[in-house]
Amino acid sequence: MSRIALITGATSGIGKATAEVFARSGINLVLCGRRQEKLDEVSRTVSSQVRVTTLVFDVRDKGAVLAMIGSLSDEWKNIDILINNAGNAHGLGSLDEGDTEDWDAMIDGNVKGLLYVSKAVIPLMLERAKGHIVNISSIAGKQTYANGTVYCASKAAVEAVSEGMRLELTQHGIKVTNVAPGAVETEFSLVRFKGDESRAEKVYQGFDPLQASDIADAILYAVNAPARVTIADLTILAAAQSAATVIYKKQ
Ligand code: NDP
Ligand code: 8X3
Repeated sequence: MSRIALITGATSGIGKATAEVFARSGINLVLCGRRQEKLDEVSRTVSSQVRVTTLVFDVRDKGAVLAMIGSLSDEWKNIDILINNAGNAHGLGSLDEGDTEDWDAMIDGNVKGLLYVSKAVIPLMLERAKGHIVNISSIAGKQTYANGTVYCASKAAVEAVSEGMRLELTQHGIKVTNVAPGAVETEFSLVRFKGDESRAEKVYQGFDPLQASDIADAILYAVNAPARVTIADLTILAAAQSAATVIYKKQ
C-alpha cells in the first residue's frame, strides 16, 4: 500500500479538507472523529481515490484511543503520517466567569487527547524508523488574547509538545511539523459559541478568511517535502489578519 495517514478530527473543517487533499495525492486514510455519519460521508467522498478506514472515538477517552488505534490491522498500522488535528475552543470569556467544563473540554481534548493519540501512534512509527507527525496548533498558541486564555494555553501546550516531539523523534527518522493557522472558516466558531450561528458567522464577516483547504494544501506541502527537509513550523494567516486579534475588516 502507498502512504497511510491517520487524521483526527476528519469529520469537518481542516481535518476533512486534509483528507480530501491527501486522497487526491494518493495517500490512504484512517479517518477519526466522534460523528460516525460524518466520517462515513467523508469516506464516501474519497473512497474512489484511495483506501479508507474509519475509527470512531473521543480523543479525551484514553482507553478508547489506545483500543481503537490498537484495533487497526497490521497493514493499516503502517501509519506514515499522523495529523493531530482534533480540537476546538469552547466559550470566550474571562477566567473569573469561565465555565470549568469548557476548560476541561479544551485541556482534555486539545492537549491530553493529542498526547494519547500520539502515544498510540509513535511506537508504530518507531518500529519502522520513519514517520511524520503534523500537530495543528494555532496563532492562539503563539499570541494569548483576553477571554481566550484557556484555549490559548491549550494551543501553547501544543507548540511545546511539537518542540519536544521533534527533540525526541528526529533521531528516529520521524519528522514533526507544527501548523499554526489564524482565522479559518470552519465549524470552529459554531462550536466555540455553542451553536449560535449568527455569532459564529460574524467572526468571518468583513474580510476574506482562510478556508480549510488553504491549511490542507500547506499540510500536503509539508508531508511531500524531500526526505532531507523538515518543515518545522508554519504560521498561516488570512491576508487581512496581522495578529491573533488584529483583523482588518471592511466596514
Ligand atoms: P471544526 O470544528 O470544523 O473541526 C474540529 C474537528 O475536531 C471535528 O472533526 C471534530 O470531530 C474533532 N473533534 C473535536 N473534539 C474532539 C474530541 N474530543 N474527540 C475527537 N474529535 C474531536 O474546526 P477546525 O477544523 O477549525 O479545527 C481543527 C483544528 O484546527 C483544531 O485543533 C482547532 O483548534 C485548530 N484551529 C482552528 C482554527 C480556526 O480558525 N478554525 C485556527 C487555528 C487552529 P467530531 O465532532 O466529529 O468529533
Ligand atoms: C483559532 C484561531 O484566533 O480564534 O485557533 O483563536 S483564534
